Amino acid sequence: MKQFDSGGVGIETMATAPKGLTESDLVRMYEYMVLARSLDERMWLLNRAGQAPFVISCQGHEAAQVGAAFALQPGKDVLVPYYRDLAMVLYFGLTPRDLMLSLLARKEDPTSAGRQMPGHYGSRKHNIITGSSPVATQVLHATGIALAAKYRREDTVAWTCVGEGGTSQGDFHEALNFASIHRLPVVFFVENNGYAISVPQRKQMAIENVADRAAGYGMPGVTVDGGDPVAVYTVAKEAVDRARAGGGPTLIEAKVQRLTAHSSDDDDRTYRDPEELKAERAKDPIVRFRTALMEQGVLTEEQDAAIRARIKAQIDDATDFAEQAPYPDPAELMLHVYGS
Ligand SMILES: Cc1ncc(C[n+]2csc(CCOP(=O)(O)OP(=O)(O)O)c2C)c(N)n1
Repeated sequence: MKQFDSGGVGIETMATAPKGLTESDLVRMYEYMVLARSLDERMWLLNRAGQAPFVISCQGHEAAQVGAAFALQPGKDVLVPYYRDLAMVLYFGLTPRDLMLSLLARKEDPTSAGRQMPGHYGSRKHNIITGSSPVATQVLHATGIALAAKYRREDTVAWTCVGEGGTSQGDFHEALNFASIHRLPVVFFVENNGYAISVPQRKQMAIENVADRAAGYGMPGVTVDGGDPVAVYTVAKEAVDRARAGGGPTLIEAKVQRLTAHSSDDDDRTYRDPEELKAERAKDPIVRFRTALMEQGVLTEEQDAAIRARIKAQIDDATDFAEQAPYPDPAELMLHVYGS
């Protein structure tokens, strides 16, 4: 297993940013991170105001998701996300309006016309596969999609995300084992925030790094600092290039922060030491990236203010748009709903 850690709190890898990432890409990365964070914060406000039923957050995962997303090709690659992947689905093409419609369960919600829980992202148009609520089921879906791509000789990579808790499910083992045997074009991306709801990692597994398991499946495994979007991009690009070239799957583990409770229905004060959370907040990936971009002269205060103003206007617009949008017609309740 390879360790790819930028170390420390600064973004150390930017000076050696891989070819293919320009300064304007770095600013775009930052913009997606701020967009995801701001949208997420607005969703919590709506939840606490009694307007949104449920929020499950990306806060602390933004750098990992944006770094990964930049290594993929929306429109060609297939994203099989989990519920924290707000930044990834934005990059793949869902808009703040789409996501607000989904949060508030409106008729025009493109993910499920108001039928799925918030966070169950899906879009046929953007190659985003919706998932089920049992964790890690999506890992098998991604493997199946990669198998189909290989059969059809399509130049597609399937990218799937899962939390470290989800890796304890049997589905995870089956998916990785099968994908490696058949050298499928799939990347398994574990966003390790140290908790599965209230269960800390030490009670989920007896190893320090999820990526240590890769050797058991016969595939490369990498642990990366998920607070550094450039470090994540670097390992993600390598994995995607290998998958596209017929080299088979990769297991990537990004160590990230969970800066909120598990969901809007959880109270993390009952199981989390406030000091630990304070230390996590000191590593907030958006603050880190902003500082690094400024130190390296890639971003100015004025540019940052303009980005934030633009994003605020976009989120205000999305909120107003969704609040005014109609609900689905109750007479159509059972349309497109399947059960067994
Ligand atoms: C099979 C299954 N077991 C339990 C749950 C309840 N559950 C929902 S999210 C979650 C925690 C998952 O933790 P992790 O995979 O680490 O992701 P994180 O939420 O920390 O990003 C659990 C146990 C579930 N949805 N599915």
